[in-house]
Amino acid sequence: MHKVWKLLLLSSCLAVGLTAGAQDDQAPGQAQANKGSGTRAELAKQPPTLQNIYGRQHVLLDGRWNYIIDPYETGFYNYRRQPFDQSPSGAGGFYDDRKPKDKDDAVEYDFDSSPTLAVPGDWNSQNAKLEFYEGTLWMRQKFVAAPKEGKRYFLYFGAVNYEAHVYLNGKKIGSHKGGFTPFQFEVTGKLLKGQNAVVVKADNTRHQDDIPTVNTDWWNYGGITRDVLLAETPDTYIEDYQIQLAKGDMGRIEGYVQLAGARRAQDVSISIAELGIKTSVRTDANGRAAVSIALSKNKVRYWSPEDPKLYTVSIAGATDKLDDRIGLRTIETRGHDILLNGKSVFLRGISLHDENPLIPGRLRGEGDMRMMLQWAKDMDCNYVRLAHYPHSEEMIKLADEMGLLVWAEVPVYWTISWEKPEVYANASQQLTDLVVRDKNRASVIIWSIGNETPVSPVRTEFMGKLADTVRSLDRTRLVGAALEVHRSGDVVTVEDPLAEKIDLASFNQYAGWYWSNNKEMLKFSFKVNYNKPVIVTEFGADALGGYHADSDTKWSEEYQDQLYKNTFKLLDAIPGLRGMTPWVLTDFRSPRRPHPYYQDYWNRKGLISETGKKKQAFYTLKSYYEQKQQQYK
Ligand code: GCB
Repeated sequence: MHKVWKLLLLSSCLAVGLTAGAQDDQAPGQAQANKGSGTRAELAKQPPTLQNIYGRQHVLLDGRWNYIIDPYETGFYNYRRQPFDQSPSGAGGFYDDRKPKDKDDAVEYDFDSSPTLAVPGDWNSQNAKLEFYEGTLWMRQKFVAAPKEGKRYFLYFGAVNYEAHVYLNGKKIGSHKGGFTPFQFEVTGKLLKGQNAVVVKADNTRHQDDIPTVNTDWWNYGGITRDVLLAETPDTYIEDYQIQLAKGDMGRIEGYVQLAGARRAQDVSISIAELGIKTSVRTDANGRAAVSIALSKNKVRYWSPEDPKLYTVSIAGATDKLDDRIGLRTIETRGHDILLNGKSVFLRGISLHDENPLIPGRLRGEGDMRMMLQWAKDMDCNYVRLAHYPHSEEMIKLADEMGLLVWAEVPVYWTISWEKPEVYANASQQLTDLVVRDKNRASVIIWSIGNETPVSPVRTEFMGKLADTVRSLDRTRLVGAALEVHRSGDVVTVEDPLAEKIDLASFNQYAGWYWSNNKEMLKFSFKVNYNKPVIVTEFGADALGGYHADSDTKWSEEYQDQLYKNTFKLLDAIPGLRGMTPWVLTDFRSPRRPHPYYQDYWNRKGLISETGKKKQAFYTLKSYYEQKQQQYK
């Protein structure tokens, strides 16, 4: 029987040039567009993710999802390790959500009696058995829908780490790789009136050729870590838009509107009632129109950390309308200066992971996010580095609202497979998805293309292409990367061909921790040979909260505190220093950190401990930032 099955599979692939599973990946809208063609690449196409998903008509499919742990992927592959969803029937996997037909039918899984996990949420923090788990988990949610004629429906995932295969009512609707960026599938015509079930196979196995690669310094939290939404749009809908100040021009909004659907040519109005603005544009046959709006500068309250003013921007066409809350600001560099709305700023920052140390686990929603950003504000920060991968859309919106500038990053971290085109394609896709999602957020001022990537010709070519990609997507923001330093005697230099390609001389350095110590570190001096703003993207020391000793004893709060004081002396001597994001706001979990007493699988460089207690260095950084704030008034 298995042989026959295999033959059938082969012949169906040959006959139509694609598998049953791949066909199921297709969106109905796309099916029409591609009628008669049918190459795998075309069929894999999905409409771009909806801009401003939270501003749409939607239901959240969050809540309790039943789950099945499947380390051998029994629910995905048959015993010959062929995927069930690629078989001619497409059936046989756990996504069938099958029940025994009668008493002589044995089914070896059962969602209904399986335990549940909260979504959004990583699985590691919700069940002790899953703390270190890396592999496949099946998750199922049931929901009731009432699809309407003439409407389109999209199943949208904020993030699933790392690879997701998604099935609706037993049929595959698509798959996605990448743990921190959103993706969606159009499900128009696939939703049932009444009860529906969505099943996700989430797999957080690490691979050398993925982004990130196998080697990182953070917890590999698996699962559906961000919201799941079912969004409804009109037949022709606003797919995307960009509404931001033009580069370096405080007197003009520049952007575009993009419609999708059958009635692509329409009059679309863009209004900002509070500023008395109402403009109309006509979209072309591709649904696109450029937007350019003149502003009277003395009327506008420009967005800044001191005054994070957001305007309600309404976009309305004949078939769809949408509101967004948008801040207006410019960001540029001139020599060593970073100019926010034309005025030099010092970036008083802190780095942070997408992790709540008190759980510990991924940030689950607004409460967790507000806690993290408020801690940064309590330290007089005006800036955060959201390391080392895209944080959630909600987090960026909160930064907009709370008045924090943002460095947003993709997980091109340490040493990845630079020479492989598919690895580049993955990195470039994640960067694109990040820019597409957050391009209307005033808080985001820097797109970071990676962290501590070792200098070599292949790497510099790879990173250079990423810099070009991000500039082609968004000219209005700065491009950064956390570079490495090189030491020769007492001189620490920043010399990297990638620095030529980005807007900042931005680098990590660990004087006093990974090299040297508190007693000796003041002998070092920094040489930064670029006429660009100098941003120190990391420095720090581990301190176990509550462990007190003298300032020469590593792991103590006193050591960390002294290292911060020493570091301020070293960094203040660098001409062109315009900001920093010490490592890191809170202790965070990392499998690389096994010391049983000091670490216990935590990176202890936090200024706030795993219990939420502020360490001494928190107050030291705060008073340093208070001085900087006075200097840059
Ligand atoms: C670094 C990395 C960061 C690590 C940190 C550390 O340079 O960029 O991800 O967690 O050092 O603590 O070693």
